[in-house]
Amino acid sequence: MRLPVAELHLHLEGTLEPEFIMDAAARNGVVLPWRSLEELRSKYRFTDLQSFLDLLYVNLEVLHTRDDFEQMTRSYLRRAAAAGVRHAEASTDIQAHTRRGIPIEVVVDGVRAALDTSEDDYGITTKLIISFLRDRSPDEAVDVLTRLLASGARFDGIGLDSAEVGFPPSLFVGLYDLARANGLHVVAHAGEEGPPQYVADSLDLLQVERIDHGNRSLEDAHLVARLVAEQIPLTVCPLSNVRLRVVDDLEQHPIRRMLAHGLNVSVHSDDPAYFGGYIDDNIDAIVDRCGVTNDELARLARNSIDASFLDAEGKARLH
Ligand code: ES4
Ligand code: ZN
Repeated sequence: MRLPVAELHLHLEGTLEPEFIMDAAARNGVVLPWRSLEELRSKYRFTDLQSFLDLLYVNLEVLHTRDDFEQMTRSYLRRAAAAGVRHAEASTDIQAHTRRGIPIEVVVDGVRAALDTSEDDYGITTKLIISFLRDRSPDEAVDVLTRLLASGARFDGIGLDSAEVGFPPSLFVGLYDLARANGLHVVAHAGEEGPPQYVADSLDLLQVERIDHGNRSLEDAHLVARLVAEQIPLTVCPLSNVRLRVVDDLEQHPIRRMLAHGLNVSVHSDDPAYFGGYIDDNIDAIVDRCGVTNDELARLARNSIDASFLDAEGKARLH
């Protein structure tokens, strides 16, 4: 039996499996740089975050219709239910679609169609996070958020992802002010490849409620003490960390050290189709390779639920 968990760090575009990509390309008349499933499969070897993003952004160009976005989201939810996920706060990189001419409504309506029936269809409650690309202009991000707010689209929060180093949180103060002024939840990737200062600045300048990844916080004892004292949730993704070389190998992953420090960590899957697995695969991997104990697993599961944006009643239902 799997413990009930909340998935809090999941990029919907990172759930596109190679078969889906090849099928959607054929359906939509998109010419990809690879000719076969085998050739595509051979590309999933990464040296760093950017080498992965380069593949992610090419592959997501197969998404064209509202139905494509709905099917992407449904396929994810079906797989997540099998992994023990009872609540999912999924994100979409909306600018990766708007920048190539896909209307906001096509993305949001398609994703929402699957999320809105998720509790009935898959037993998973959901929230939607719109993630902004930090390697594109802050003005564009503010423009997209402004249009999203005006459209009446239902979403619960914003995030910040893509290439981290050189794109500090300070660039996005206006975006986060706008989001918080509109009652949205706020999270941001920080400390994956970027320095501990980006984690501190995400808290101080963007006032985020959770940090996605946060691994490099461990380099700064003062920051660790603060994260422990404030119990800031860190959504950690072990298989992602290995595939993007944030850690050398799974045996070296700091998840147990993070727990021992008293950090509020939980385990998530990031881009499961790219990194070798969903939340259950991440959990099995840290049990097998890091020696995570049953007590630690229970703590990680509980943390995932408590770090969610569910209300107290929703959390109690999952504990
Ligand atoms: C991402 Cl692992 C990761 N880091 C930053 N941005 C991303 N977008 C999708 N996956
Ligand atoms: Zn991520």
